[in-house]
Parts: sequence; C-alpha cells; structure tokens
Amino acid sequence: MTISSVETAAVSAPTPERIERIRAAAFRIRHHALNMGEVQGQGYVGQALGAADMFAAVYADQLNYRAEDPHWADRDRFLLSTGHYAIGHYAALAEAGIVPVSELETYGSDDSRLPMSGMSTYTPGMEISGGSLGHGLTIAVGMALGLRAQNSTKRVINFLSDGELDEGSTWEAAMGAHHHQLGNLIAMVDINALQADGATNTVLRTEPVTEKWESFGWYTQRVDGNDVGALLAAFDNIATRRAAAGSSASGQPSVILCDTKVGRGVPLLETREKAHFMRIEENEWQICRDQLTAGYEGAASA
Ligand SMILES: Cc1ncc(C[n+]2csc(CCOP(=O)(O)OP(=O)(O)O)c2C)c(N)n1
Ligand SMILES: [Mg+2]
Repeated sequence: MTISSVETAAVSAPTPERIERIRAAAFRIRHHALNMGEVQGQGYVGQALGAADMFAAVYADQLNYRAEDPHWADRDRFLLSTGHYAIGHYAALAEAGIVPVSELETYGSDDSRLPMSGMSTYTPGMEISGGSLGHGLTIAVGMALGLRAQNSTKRVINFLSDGELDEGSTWEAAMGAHHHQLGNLIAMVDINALQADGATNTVLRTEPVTEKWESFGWYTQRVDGNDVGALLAAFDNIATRRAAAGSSASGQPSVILCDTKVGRGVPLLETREKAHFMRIEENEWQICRDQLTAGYEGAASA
C-alpha cells in the first residue's frame, strides 16, 4: 500500500476483511461494465475498469445512502463530473442496489434510463449531468455550502478526471472551497494520464498535481487508485481529521489524487492504444471477462 502526502494522520490500516469486501465489489463493477460495453460493442470501458476501485471504495465503503430512496435528504452526495464515466457509475449504482442489475443491459439504448453520458434527470442516484467537463467541482462547492447552511453533517464527494484539471473552473472551485473552508467536501481525481486527444502530459501538462492542490489549501493525499487498501486508508485519514475537528462541516477541503491504469484488470485492454473510447470486437468480450476473473481469483489466492 502506498500513500504519499504532506501530512498523513496516523490511523490503523484497513482490515484485510474490509479490503477484500471492497475488492470483490470492484470486481463486480468491472464485470458489469464489460457486460454493458458489450451491448454497444464499444464505449468508455477503459475508464470504468480503471476507476472501478474508486467507485467501489465510495459506494461499498463510504457513502451513506438509501438504495430505495435515492433522494433521501440526509444522504452523502456523490457527483460525477465526468459524464463519459457513466458506465462505471451505473455499474456502481447496480452494486449499491440503486439501479437493478437487470437494467444494465439497456445501457446506451433508446429510452434507457442509462444514457451513454450521465444525466441526473434520467438515472436514480445520478446527482448531476456531468458531460460538460469542469463543472462538477463548482456544483460540489455549492452543495457543500448548502448542506453546511442546513447544519447537515453529510459530505459531498466529487469525482473528477485528470482532463478536468485543464479547466479553469476546476481551479476557481478549488480556491473557493478553501476560502469557504468546506470540510465537508472531498474531491477524488482519477489520474489515468489520458485524455481524449492523447496522453495528459502531451495535451496539457498538469503535473505537479499534488503540489498544486496543496498550494490551493487542500488536504492532499496521492495514492495508487487501483490499491483498495490505499484508497480506504486515505478516506480514513480524512475521517480522522474531521473527527478531530468535532465533525464540523468547516475545515480544510480534502482531495484524494488517484493514479490509475486505463483498462485495469483486463490485460487485453490495459495495452490497447486507442484507450479513450474503445472498440472491442465481438469475440473479445468473453476473453476480457475471462482475464478479469483470472486476475481477480489469482490475486485472491496469491
Ligand atoms: C468542457 C468540455 N470540453 C471538451 C469536452 C470533450 N471531451 C470529452 S471527454 C474528454 C477528455 C477529458 O479528459 P479525461 O476525462 O481525463 O479523459 P479520459 O481519461 O476519459 O480519456 C474531452 C476533452 C467535454 N466533454 N467538455
Ligand atoms: Mg484522463
């Protein structure tokens, strides 16, 4: 498990049982995503596989929600800025029991509640419509301010991509969150080093990312986003700091920078060149599922 940060609170490591539970959830999320991708023969499958551990940590470990009442006023809010990651989010919503697993096969079809890009008016549990990149954190800041004004102890978690760090609005929101001391706000950035036009460091170099968030006043941790234990420990560190502050909604906002691998868990896709939007041949889907299962079971018995 690797965590690097300026300041890492000393908390006990997540138990093996907890890690295994989340790893199993991540495996199911990946499996769902492959099944959904197969309906269209293509899609943002690489992102869903890469971010599955992040989604699993959020939905199977962190989020307070009621599956039967997605609008429950006292829920934590999870905001997906990156609308194109919806396939991974739907898989997580199915894992959470908010969307029936049987509905996943409608993904991307006409009249489906699960369109290719995430839309709040279509899907239970989808808090915002996030396809226009760079808006999620601004909305999250507003929600966190609103919850604090209502004396709520609930949190807002915003999932961003590294491409969204190209957007000025993201940094305006980051600055605003620190100014308003939104201790109830957590950002998670999927640093997969990729964007639509190629590698992030060739489109717009955003590194050094850790130092940027720190200088914007955020409690910053950078972890291997495909290491469930590291993700859980990062959330635990945030919770420890918040508890020390009396569970107040005011305090330093937190960011978890997650280095991930596109296609993670399926070697055939981890090495695919056109990774932003993948075309996967008919005969390859079962190979993908087999590779995913072999990797998951192999790691469990290792
Ligand atoms: C404001 C805005 N600009 C451009 C786009 C077009 N677009 C869609 S996905 C994408 C790539 C963004 O980077 P990232 O989310 O890191 O890509 P990935 O890791 O999924 O390849 C772009 C530029 C958009 N959706 N919104
Ligand atoms: Mg990216």
